[in-house]
Amino acid sequence: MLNKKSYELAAEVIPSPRQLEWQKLEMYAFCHFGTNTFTGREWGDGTASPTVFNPKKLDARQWAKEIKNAGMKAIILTCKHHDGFCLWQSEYTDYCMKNSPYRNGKGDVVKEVSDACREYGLKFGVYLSPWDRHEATYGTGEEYNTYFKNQLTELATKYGDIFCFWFDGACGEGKNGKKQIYDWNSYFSLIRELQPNAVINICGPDVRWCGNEAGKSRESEWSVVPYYIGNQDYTAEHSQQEDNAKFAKKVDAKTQDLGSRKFIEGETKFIWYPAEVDVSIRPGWFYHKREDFKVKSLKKLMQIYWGSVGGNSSLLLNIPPDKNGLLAKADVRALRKFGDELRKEFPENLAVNCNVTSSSQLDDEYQADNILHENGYWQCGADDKNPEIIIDFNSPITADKIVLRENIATGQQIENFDIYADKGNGWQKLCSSTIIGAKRICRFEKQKFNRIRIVITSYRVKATLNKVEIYCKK
Ligand code: FUL
Repeated sequence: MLNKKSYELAAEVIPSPRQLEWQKLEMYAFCHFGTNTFTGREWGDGTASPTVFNPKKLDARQWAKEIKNAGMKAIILTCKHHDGFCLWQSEYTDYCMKNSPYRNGKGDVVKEVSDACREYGLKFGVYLSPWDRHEATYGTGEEYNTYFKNQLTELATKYGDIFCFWFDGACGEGKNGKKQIYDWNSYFSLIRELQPNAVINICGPDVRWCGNEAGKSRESEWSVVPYYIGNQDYTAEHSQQEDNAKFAKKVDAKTQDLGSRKFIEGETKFIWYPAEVDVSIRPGWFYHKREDFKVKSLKKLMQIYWGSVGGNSSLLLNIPPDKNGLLAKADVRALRKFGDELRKEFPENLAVNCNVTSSSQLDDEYQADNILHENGYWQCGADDKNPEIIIDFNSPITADKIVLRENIATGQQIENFDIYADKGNGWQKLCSSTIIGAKRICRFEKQKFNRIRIVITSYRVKATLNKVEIYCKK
């Protein structure tokens, strides 16, 4: 044990079953909705009257329909943002739907959204801001922790299965403001008890914030990182401290790499802590009419998609409903284009009916053609330093991208790989890349070839591939 190198220890770390399930979602929506939608703010200070919240045409089914059509698998709703206003009938505060004119004080937006998700086959997630600018007990320690847990209990018990609890690290109290000591561990154990399959994101142990709100991803996004990176206070310290538009664009160069062999050298304790890229389709997180002309272009959305989903991160894309309680026209237009484009980029998988061979395999159970289907996976032989796989299509195919997945259930291991294509006159390099993890999408110029060869030039302890798919844009 003592003799193991850091990267060997890191190679032993595997995801929990709930993390593995979450990993399959790949892309899901954020809906920032609350008093800020009506007051034009990004950070409400908790003084807005509950009467401002009145989305007269609210139709959560419209959100679910458009979000699903864009290829997303879930919605996370800001059940309570920093202003403290609760989008459900909370027993523990009056600053909630009870005092909104919406449905004469009887409304429950959390219920409407979670029901719509279920109807459309989407999962539902809860954003509950730990920082609360309205609640009088905020800053008292235990009393607020109890308040927060009471709210968590309401949300975790009244709305069916919740796939994710999203805890924001932001706090704008400043030096002389209130200081709440969050009892994170008690929040987590409550969630584990009430919703054992839910992941806890950002200020939580299961899913890591990518570190910016600009949609930027790391080239090599490792899911195994040193243990200290999972500390909630560390995340909060690196989160937004002031309501500052510049923050969204901030990408901290010091954290460009959190998991490479070089970065983790000397570390002995690691966690499985995969990344999530959270970004808004608009400049702000909440809907503001003035930003209707600033909805992200298809090009930008695709760029974010390739970097995140195509680079071992999940993508959490915010589409904020407007004052009517509907996704705005400009956003719907952008979402539809995005969904259409994804369908064009990924028509049918061309890696079927082909012959797959490998330089080695651990044993018969781990043979190379396991990469063509969902069952099983390929693992190279124990002494194979540069394992490779050759896929022979029998007759030439035309393609422009290859999708690779490691078998992350047994860890993240691949550090570098090259892909070559044979057009009938020998191997020519198509592309090179670093990590794979849950998913790596390699794109190249559209071309015709008979065979491809994937060479893993560096890996940690065991190299695996779970699935390889090949596509050509329509
Ligand atoms: C940040 C918050 O301050 C923003 O308002 C937004 O909710 C974003 C997702 O997280 O930390």
